[in-house]
Amino acid sequence: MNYEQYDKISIKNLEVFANHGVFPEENKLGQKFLVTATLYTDTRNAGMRDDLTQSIHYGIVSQKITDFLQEHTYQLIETAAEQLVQELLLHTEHLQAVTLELKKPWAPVGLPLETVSVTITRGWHTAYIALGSNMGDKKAYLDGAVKAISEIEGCELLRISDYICTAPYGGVEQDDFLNACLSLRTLLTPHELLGRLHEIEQAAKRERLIHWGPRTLDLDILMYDDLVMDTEDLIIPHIEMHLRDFVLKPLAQIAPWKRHPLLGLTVAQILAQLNA
Ligand code: PH2
Ligand code: MG
Ligand code: MG
Repeated sequence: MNYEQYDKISIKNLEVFANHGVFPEENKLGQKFLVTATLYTDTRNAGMRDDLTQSIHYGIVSQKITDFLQEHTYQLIETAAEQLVQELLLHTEHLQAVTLELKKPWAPVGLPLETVSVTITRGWHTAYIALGSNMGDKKAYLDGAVKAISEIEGCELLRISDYICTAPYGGVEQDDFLNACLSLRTLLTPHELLGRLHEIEQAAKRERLIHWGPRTLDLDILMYDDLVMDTEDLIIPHIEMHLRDFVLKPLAQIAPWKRHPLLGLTVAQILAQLNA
């Protein structure tokens, strides 16, 4: 994800005395850490109205960084950075992404280096998910899935379509489906999100018997930002989404303007072409 479209608020070399380290002496004695953070946000409204509530208070963020690093002890600066950034993204309004460098100027390696550090960039992503069920209490399976997805840590539901009844697509003789789409804001990577969706499918007693056969619950990632990715177990955008009425119809309710990153057409345009 390219966050350069955003404005930046920066905190440079905030000093924090804390106890992270692989060596027991580091955990016991503590040492100096330096934190440099770039906060990606949109400062336009704050700048036009001279209104801090429309922006991010860098004093409060500096305090949060200090408190978090002092209240936790991790072995790795990778972990300290990852957990700290997650905490900031979850609990700071208007914050879209963060680049954080965590430096250890006194790293006990016995050599004359200036500092060691890690730098990570993390932020919110937008994902679109298709839901389907054609066994048992279909509405209850979809309701349960929506609730479970909204409760995943680092996921926030944005919009959800109507549940629509659709004829089975793909040649297998089976009951009608109830289908829906939702959008969410997530801190998870595509594979992490896929893993959580699989857990939710498993909890709904989904059994993978017949390919494309009847299922209590099917949860598919359709799109993730404008990402294009092909791996053995995950293809984004969903490889058949542009051919499926039962995906495009509910998706067009919540994101008709969303452009398919490979086809270059909006969801509304793809649906209109499919129906033509
Ligand atoms: N899912 C399939 C195969 N066919 N047909 C409808 N109407 N709805 C679905 O969700 C669906 C399908 C494989 O995931
Ligand atoms: Mg599917
Ligand atoms: Mg699936």
